[in-house]
Amino acid sequence: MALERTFSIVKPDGVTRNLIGEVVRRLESAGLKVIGSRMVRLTKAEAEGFYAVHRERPFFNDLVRYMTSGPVVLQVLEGENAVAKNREVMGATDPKKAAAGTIRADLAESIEANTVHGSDSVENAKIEIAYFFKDGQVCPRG
Ligand code: FUP
Repeated sequence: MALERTFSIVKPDGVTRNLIGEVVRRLESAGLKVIGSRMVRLTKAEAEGFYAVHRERPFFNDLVRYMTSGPVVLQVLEGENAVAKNREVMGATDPKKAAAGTIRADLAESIEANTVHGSDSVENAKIEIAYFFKDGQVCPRG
């Protein structure tokens, strides 16, 4: 087992429907600790940069529009196997395909408005955390 960090977003649909607490409750119940958290409304440039890997995909413009449509909660999570654990609690990208009991199966509205983001690897988690958080904005619990 490895102590890892991962990056999480409560997306605009989650914030709008007052599901911040429900999302965090599920993450904490799985053993993940919130060690960084802030609420922002992403700029177009921030959303485009964050999802740059998807730039050529047909859904890119809609995705950027959606991610900038309202406030989001950016979080750094820490725990044993945090990357995989967060993905497990989140469920598959498309809520119709997500396993029962996952955040996306239970709460997501669509493949776009799918309530949460979670890094897909330790390497990408490092990049995503650094994209949004300075060192002093993360508080390891020890
Ligand atoms: P995930 O890692 O599960 O968040 O999924 P991806 O990195 O594949 O996709 C990132 C985001 O793009 C998804 F959360 C939602 C959006 N997306 C769509 O809007 N349509 C698609 O067909 C695929 C992804």
